[in-house]
Amino acid sequence: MAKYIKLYFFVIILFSFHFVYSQSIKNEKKYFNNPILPGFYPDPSLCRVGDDYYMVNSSFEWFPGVPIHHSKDLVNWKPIGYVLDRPSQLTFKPNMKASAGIWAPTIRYNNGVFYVIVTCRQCKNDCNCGDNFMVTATNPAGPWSEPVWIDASVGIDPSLYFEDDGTVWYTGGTGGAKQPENGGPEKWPAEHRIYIQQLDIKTGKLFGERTILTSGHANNAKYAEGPHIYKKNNKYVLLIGEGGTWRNHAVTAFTSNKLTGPYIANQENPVLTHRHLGDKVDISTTGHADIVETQNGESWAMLLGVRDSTGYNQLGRETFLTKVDWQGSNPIFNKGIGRVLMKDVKPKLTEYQVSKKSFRDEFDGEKLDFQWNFLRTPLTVFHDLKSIKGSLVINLKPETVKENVNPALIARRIQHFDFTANTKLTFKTKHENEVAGLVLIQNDSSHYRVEKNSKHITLYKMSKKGKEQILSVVEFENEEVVLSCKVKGFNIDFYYGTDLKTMKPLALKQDTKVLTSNVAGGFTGPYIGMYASSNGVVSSNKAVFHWFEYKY
Ligand code: 6LW
Repeated sequence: MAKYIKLYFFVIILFSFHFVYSQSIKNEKKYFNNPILPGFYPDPSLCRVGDDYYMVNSSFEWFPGVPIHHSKDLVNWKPIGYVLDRPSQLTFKPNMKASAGIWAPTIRYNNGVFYVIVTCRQCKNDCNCGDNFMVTATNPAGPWSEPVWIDASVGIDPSLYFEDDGTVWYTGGTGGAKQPENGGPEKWPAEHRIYIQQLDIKTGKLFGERTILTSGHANNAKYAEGPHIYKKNNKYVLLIGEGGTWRNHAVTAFTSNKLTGPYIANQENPVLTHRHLGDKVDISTTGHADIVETQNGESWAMLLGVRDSTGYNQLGRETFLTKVDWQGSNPIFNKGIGRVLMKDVKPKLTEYQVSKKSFRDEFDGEKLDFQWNFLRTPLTVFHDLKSIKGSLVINLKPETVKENVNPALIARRIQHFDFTANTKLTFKTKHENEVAGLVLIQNDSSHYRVEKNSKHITLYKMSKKGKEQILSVVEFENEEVVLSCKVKGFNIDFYYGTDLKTMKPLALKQDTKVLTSNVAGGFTGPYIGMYASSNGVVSSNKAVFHWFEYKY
């Protein structure tokens, strides 16, 4: 009898396991997790061509500019390159401030051609960019064309609308530009305006009348920006961001019978916001949305948001996905729920397989992996993957990450609250000014640097609010070194050693808040990467990085 009871329980346990397992598979099939692109991926814009989706994001002072991703299910996205990947398209020179540069691209497809239109902001003298420009490609993975400057545009956040009659229309935000043709003086602080004007798509010239469409739905709305126009049920729908990009951010909608207006603010406005949820919520800052219609007739919005439950913006403005239902020409964001969720029901699209494994780079490719970025444009190449097979060689530059320059830094986005990063390098030097190591950075005045020189490994902290601090110095003359940091929430532990098995603490229980935009300011997000500098002195020395891993 006892034997049968045992068998009975065994079968029940087996069935329960099977049930839990198949349930979790079902859930995985049914639901997706937000953010869709974790880490610094603000201002998303996307378009569909057949069954393929393409999405772009802002990149500010990081180079190459405008990362572009591909998907077939709107949930899983694969990086396919950068829209602005060569200096002829984008030259950021020294002095260009952090958070200037590439703001708010829009991607659209028309008649076999992809268009990305974007702002180059606040760096006229320190960049080769004017305000707004456009590039085109027939393959979204590139090559993209040289820039076509939008003549006579002002402000930020350009978007394109291709009308059925073949005309092309530019919409943008005045971004505070106060010329009379933009509607005269502001009627209240930060009363920015959305305008439309016809565009010669070949020459980039705006022509015809410039029409102001709105300053936002509220009569004291700040920072009307990020416009996109759609046609839905025979009406034109203008979607904009207002309230400013942080916790007061909102998406508002306006409807018109004519493309150039007048646009009437929808009664449902704001059609999406988390501003009323208060601070320290799972997702805040939701706004800057772009809507795409799937081949199956569903509509989905990509927008930016911040995972804010600690009250700090630890990972930058990230890309979120939420469903849109149309009631007539009113977009209803996440119908019946009214907010963006961390986990939600997937679009009705066939799953697109994208590897999401932890990232280890052995530097054995021909080119740098898409994840790696430079601060500003590397006008002279300072790295190579060929001279030592399976290694990334970084030439020391006199510049440092403490300045607004192009330092010898190759870095990737920090995309997780908890992660470990390790790298192994060989660095031969007799000089104390020559350093190589690991950097965690939000910007020139907010970062950690682990630097090895001829005698020591030193941990520096740079904080906007204070001066540079030395947090730890250890003697270390070995030419080979493994540097490591382990981040858990706000806690960061730094280690060093000759191999991963015998690592020693360099400094424990440090604070990552310096890497948040609450402390550092700005619009970007945190990065981690490999660095070499000769601190103001010209040097022909090199640092050899053998591998880099980022585990989460
Ligand atoms: C962008 C504006 C915004 O141009 O922030 O959140 C600015 N939205 O639309 C920089 O990302």
